[in-house]
Amino acid sequence: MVGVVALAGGVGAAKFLRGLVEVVPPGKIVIVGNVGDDVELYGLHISPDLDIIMYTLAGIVDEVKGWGVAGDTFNCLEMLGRLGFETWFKLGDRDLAIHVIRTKMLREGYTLSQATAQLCKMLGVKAKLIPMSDDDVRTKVQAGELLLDFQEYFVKRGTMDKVTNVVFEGAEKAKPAPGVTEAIDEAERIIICPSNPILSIAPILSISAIRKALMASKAPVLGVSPIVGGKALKGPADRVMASMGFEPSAYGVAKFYGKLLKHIIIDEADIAHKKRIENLGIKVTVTNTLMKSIEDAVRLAKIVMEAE
Ligand code: FO1
Repeated sequence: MVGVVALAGGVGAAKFLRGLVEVVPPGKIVIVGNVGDDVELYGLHISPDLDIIMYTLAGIVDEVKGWGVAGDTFNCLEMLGRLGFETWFKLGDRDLAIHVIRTKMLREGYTLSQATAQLCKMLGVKAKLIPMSDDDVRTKVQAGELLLDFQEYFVKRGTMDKVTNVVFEGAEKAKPAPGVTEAIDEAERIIICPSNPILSIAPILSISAIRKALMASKAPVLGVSPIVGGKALKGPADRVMASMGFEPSAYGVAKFYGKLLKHIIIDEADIAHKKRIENLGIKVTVTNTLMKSIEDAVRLAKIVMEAE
């Protein structure tokens, strides 16, 4: 029986989910992860958002960066650099082990969702983590004349470009991974984690069968705003929203999700937006949404689980 379905991007989502697994039995949680950020480097398939969630729930994430494995070393990357390869994507030695095994499984015929389930099992992750699709969907960022792969925009160029459009290549033909729409249909509650709406959640929503299942679901859809006081907690969400014509605020987040959302949890710093959001027909809970510790994440997860 599925209790909760969580739509998730990377670091913000993972922090929230670390709290959620303390509030809801992990076996009742299905996490639908963004794979629009996936990238192939040195012949290896890398799924950064799935890995961030896996490492966080396995208790091995680098808590300072929010991604990668704690205490990792970079000997392999250093050698790759010496061999003349680009090394802008900072893959640690332990992190690389995951990409080697994922790629091996994919080559042997596993789907990405099967490989992810295996990796979760190996790492002791109890919640069910499913990539949004087993088909290739790739987020491309348009910045004026430039069309950049997501990680090129995000890591290589350090989000310096002004984003004018975002496309999800392959989304039209992509099917949800097995279990995604079934979990949405059965869910008692659906949570949109505090992730970048345009770069992390929109790729999931770009798969029409997922969007349809969410719209048809009887379960309430609740969101947590990743924008606090007009600023993204991490990453470029505020700038991307502004350059794409959305108000970079908790109100802008609520407006972006629109009819999909029944209830949004916003920060105390954004109390001035409460009425404006309610006028959109969306319920609002105002609380401290900052997650500086596991206790903060647990407290926030409880509030999301109690919101009507
Ligand atoms: N983010 C960075 O800002 N710089 C990196 O070099 C980097 C490497 C990296 C390696 C493995 C991994 O799983 C994630 C990594 N990330 C890195 C994070 C990642 O690119 C983004 O946070 C997500 O794609 C956006 O959610």
